[in-house]
Amino acid sequence: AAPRIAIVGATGVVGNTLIELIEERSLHYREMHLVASARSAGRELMVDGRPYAVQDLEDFDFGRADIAFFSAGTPISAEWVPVAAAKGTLVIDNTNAFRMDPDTPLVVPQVNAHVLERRPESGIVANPNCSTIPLVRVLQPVERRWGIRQVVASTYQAASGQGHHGIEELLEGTELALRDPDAELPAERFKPPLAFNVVPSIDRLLDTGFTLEEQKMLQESRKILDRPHLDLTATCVRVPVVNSHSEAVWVEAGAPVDRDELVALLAGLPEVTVHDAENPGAFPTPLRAGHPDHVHVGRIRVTPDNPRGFWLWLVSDNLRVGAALNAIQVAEYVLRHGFMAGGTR
Ligand code: 11C
Repeated sequence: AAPRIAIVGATGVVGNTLIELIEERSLHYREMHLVASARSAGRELMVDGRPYAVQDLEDFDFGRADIAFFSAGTPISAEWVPVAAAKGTLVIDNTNAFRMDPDTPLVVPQVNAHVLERRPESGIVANPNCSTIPLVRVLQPVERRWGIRQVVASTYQAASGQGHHGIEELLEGTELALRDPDAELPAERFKPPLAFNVVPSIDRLLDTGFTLEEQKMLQESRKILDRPHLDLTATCVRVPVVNSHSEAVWVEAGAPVDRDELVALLAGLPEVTVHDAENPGAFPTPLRAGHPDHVHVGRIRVTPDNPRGFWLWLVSDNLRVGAALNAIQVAEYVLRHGFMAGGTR
């Protein structure tokens, strides 16, 4: 039977994208519940041409959902995901709350869907961070072919990573700064202000001197790739781009890499577009990368002095590839091939 679906955080930017993707991909469901905080309850949203009133999370009975997507932030997930899981609902959680929990698989379907054969102990499948997903999708085939000694990544992350408010703050700040370069710019989501700036600080600072965003890239990549000692380090930077994260990635492989073979390997991956395969001058940018559901790759360069090393430039839609699409693909997988195939309850 088609599942009963709940989307917690339905009014947020990832919630909106989940609805778009459910419509575009014709995901079958027999009931749809849109859920959010009391502030958004009562609002009406359309799904597949039908209006749904947003329900208050405090009053929602998770016994009415077979699958619940959560994207309302880590504190909401920490409190409410266990409530949903206790009702037997499969939770696909888009926050940082349970990613490193040993009883919760952390899944990128193109990389480690096999972990979805069995129902997780916790009843939760965690969706990785938006900068981890494109990275592990290109690292896994490299690891299999040549092995990986080290990865160094620098990210260029868009304002939409901080939701509707992040986008609004960037646009408002940009308008104000254009009118008056000395104007005081809003700095609630991004400090210092993001307009005409780049800010090397995403999520909170840890005692190690790294940010939580940088730590997520390391720990999540290790878990998804099942390489607990993978040597990976990152600098995460916010840039004044509305949507789509980019990454400059340096990889030192375990053996010399042939560029043509690397290009062919990456170009053969599902939902990956290599821009400089035939045209060495071509590269993706966040403004116009191309197919919104693909990881876009360009600037593929093997370092002449160390042929084990190479650079990649990655661009992907952080709301789709890096969040909602990954969650939907997890649901599609468990319903078609995984532990929910052949019936939900
Ligand atoms: C950002 N990556 O770009 C963050 C948003 O751990 O799921 C997602 C945070 C997370 O701001």
